[in-house]
Amino acid sequence: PKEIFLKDYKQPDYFFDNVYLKFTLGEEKTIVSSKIVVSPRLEGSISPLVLDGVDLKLISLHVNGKELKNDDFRVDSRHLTLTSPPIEKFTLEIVTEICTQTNTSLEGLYKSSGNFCTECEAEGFRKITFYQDRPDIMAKYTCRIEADKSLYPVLLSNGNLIEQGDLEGGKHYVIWEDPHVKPCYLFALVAGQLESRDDTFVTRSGRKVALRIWAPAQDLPKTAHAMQNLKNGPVTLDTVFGLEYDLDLFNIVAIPDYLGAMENKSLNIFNSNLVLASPETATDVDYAAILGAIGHEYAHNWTGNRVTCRDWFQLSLKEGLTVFRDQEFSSDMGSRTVKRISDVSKLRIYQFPQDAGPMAHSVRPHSYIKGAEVVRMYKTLLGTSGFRKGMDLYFKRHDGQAVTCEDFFAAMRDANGADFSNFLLWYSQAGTPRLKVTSTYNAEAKTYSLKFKQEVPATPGQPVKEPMFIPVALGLLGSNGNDIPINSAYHDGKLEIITSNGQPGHTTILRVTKKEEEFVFNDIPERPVPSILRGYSAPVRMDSDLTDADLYFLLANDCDEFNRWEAGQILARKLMLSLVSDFQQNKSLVLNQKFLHGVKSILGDSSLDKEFIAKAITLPGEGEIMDTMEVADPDAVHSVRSFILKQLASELKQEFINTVKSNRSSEPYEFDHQNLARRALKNIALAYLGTLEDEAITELALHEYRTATNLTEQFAALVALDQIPGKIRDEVLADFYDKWQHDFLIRSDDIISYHIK
Ligand code: DPP
Ligand code: ZN
Repeated sequence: PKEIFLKDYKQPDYFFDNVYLKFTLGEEKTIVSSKIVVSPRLEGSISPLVLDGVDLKLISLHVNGKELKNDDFRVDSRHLTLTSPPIEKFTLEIVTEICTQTNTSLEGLYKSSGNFCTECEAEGFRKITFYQDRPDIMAKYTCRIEADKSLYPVLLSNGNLIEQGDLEGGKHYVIWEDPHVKPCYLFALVAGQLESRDDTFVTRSGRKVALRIWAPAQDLPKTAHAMQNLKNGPVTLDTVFGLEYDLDLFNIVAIPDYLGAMENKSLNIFNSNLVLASPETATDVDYAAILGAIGHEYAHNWTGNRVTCRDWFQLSLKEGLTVFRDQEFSSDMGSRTVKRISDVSKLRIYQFPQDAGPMAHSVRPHSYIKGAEVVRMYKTLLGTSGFRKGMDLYFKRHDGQAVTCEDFFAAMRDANGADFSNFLLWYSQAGTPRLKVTSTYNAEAKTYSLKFKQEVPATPGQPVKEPMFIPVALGLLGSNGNDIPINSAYHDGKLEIITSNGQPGHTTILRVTKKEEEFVFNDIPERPVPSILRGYSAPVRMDSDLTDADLYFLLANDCDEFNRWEAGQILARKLMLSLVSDFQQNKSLVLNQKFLHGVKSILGDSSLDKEFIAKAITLPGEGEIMDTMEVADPDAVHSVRSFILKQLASELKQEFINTVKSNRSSEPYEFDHQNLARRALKNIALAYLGTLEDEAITELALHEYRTATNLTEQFAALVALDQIPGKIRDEVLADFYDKWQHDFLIRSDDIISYHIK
C-alpha cells in the first residue's frame, strides 16, 4: 500500500447511519451479513463508494433489496467499489465469508485459545466485512451472533443485550444493540467458554451500572483486584471531568494471547496479564500496571469513544489524552510524585532515545507518552480549573464527532481566552528540545536573571526547527530553604507581572517561546537556588549551571518533591561519570562523603513518603549513564555502579538492616499506598544489602524469602540471595522454579531479566 499523508485527508462522500451485523460463527467458516443505511454526503451527486476489505470472500451484494449486477461493482484484494450507487439514502446488504481459523494476524475476527475475539484498531474491521474502515465513519450498530451453544455459551458484543434465545441444532443467538454512534475500530465480538465476576457501581447521577469481568473459569479468582479497580476507577475518573458512564453494562474480557488491551465500546478486551493478579503471582508493579490499564481503557469511553479521531494521524488526540487521564487517576490512588517520577523515567528511557535516532517522529501521529506530556502542559499553563473549562468545551463542541488535535487545542484556547502562540508545534515537530539555563544574581539591584537558550535537534525529514513553547515551572529558594515570593520580572526588557498558578509554594510558570530569552526577577533579597522545571513541566532535556552545592541544597530543601529526586539523580549521574573516568585511568575508586550523607539523610527522613525514599536512593541505571557518554563503556559503568552500591551498603549496613526489619508485616497482602510504599523501601534496602557477601545478610534474606506472604517481597529476597553464590542460593532458586514453573502469570520479563544477570 502507498504511504498516506495528513494533508491528503478528504471527507468521505458517504456516511453510514445504521449498521446491522449478523455473525454465524462456525468452525470452518464464519458468515458475516451486514445491512448498512448509507447517506451520500451531497445528495444528488454521483461518486463511487469504495469499501475496504481484506481476506474476504464476497457471497452476495444487494442495494435497496436488489442484487447488484457484475458491471455495477468491482472487487480487488483490498476494495469493493460500487461504481454508481444511488444518489439518495439507500441500504446496502453484503454477505461475506471469512475464515477465522486461518487468521493469524491478530486483527479482525479470529480464534484465540478456543475463543472467538476481535481486534479492530486500527484497520481490522476490513477483515470482518467490506466497510469504509476509517474512524470518521460513525454509525449505530446492532449485532446478532449465532453459534453452537455448548462450544460458545457466552456471546458478547457492544451495548445492551436486547434479545437472546435457542435455535435448532444445538445453537443459540443473541442480539446486542449499541445506542451510541461509533467508528468501526471500536466494534467487538467475543464468543467462548467464559465465566464472569459480577458487581455494580453507581454513577454520579445515581444510575446503577452492572460490571462483568469475563475470563476462563480457572482465572476468575484472580479478577478480584481488577474488579476493585473497576469499581473505584469510574467514580474517580468521572468526577474529575464531570463525565459519566453512558450505558447500563460494562464488560471486560481477559483472555491469554491478546495483544495488550482495547477500549471497544462497553466491551474492553485485555490480555490476561493486564487483569489477573494474586499476591503470590503478581508483584506490586504488576498490580499497578493492572490499575493503570483498567483505568486507561475505561477512560477511553469519553476520550476516544464518545469523541474520536478524524483519521489515524490524530491518534495522540485520544491516546495522549487518555494516557494523561490514567496517569492522573493512578496518581490520585497513590503518591503523585512517585507516579510522576516513574512516568518521566519511562519517557526518558523509551521516548528520548527514539527522538534522537533515525525513528524520530512527532507527537502526531503516534506518540502516546509524549502526547500525554503535551496534554499535561495545557494543564500546567491553564491550571486545574482552566484545563477543566477546556475539557468541558471540548465535549460540548465535539461529543459524537471524529476530530483533530487542532480541535482539542482550540477548545483549550477558546475556553480560556488563552494565548498559546506556537504551542501547536509540539504536535508536528519531532525531537527533544534542549534547554540551556544560565543564571546571574545582582546583589546591588537585588535582581536575579535566568537566561534560556533552546535548540531542537534536526531529525530525519525535519532539518530546520522552530523554537517551541516551553512552560517552565519555577521556584527560587532562599537560604532558609523556602521559596522567595516572585512578583514581577523583566521579560526581554518588558515588565511582566508574574502570577503564581495557585499551586503550593510560589511556583511560577514562565512561558519560554524563543530561541533565546531572559527573565530578570525583581526584589530578590539574596542569591537564590533555582528549582527549574518543577514537576517536569515540559518534556525537554535541560542543562543548567547549578553547582553541586546547589543540587545538594535542592535535594534537602525543595518543596517540589520531583525536583528533589531530580537533584539527587543529577548528583548521582555526575558522581558515576567522574568515577567512570577514574576507573578508566586505573585510579582507585573513592566514594564522595557528601553523596553518602545525602543518601543517609534521605533514608533517615521519617517525614518523607517511603515510596519516595525508595526512588530517591535508587541509582540511575547503567543504560542511563551510557546514554550520556560519548563512547559507552559498559564494563566501567557496571563496575562503578556496583562499587557505589557496595560502598553505600557497607557504610549504611545497620540503617539498611533496620529498614528491612522495621518494614516487615505479617498482615495479608494489601495493594494500598501505605503497604506498597513499605514494601518498596524494604526491598531496596534488601537489594543494597545483597551486594555484601556476608553470612548474616544471607540469613536475613533467606528469612525474608521464607516468610514472604507475597511475590513482591519474595522476589526481592530471591534477587538479593542471587547475588550471594553458594548452596543457599542454589536451593532457593530451585525452590522458586519448582513452585512456579507452570504458572504463566509469574511474569516472564521478571524471570528473563533475572536469568540474564
Ligand atoms: N487503543 C488501545 C489502547 O489504548 C491500543 N492497544 O490500549
Ligand atoms: Zn489507549
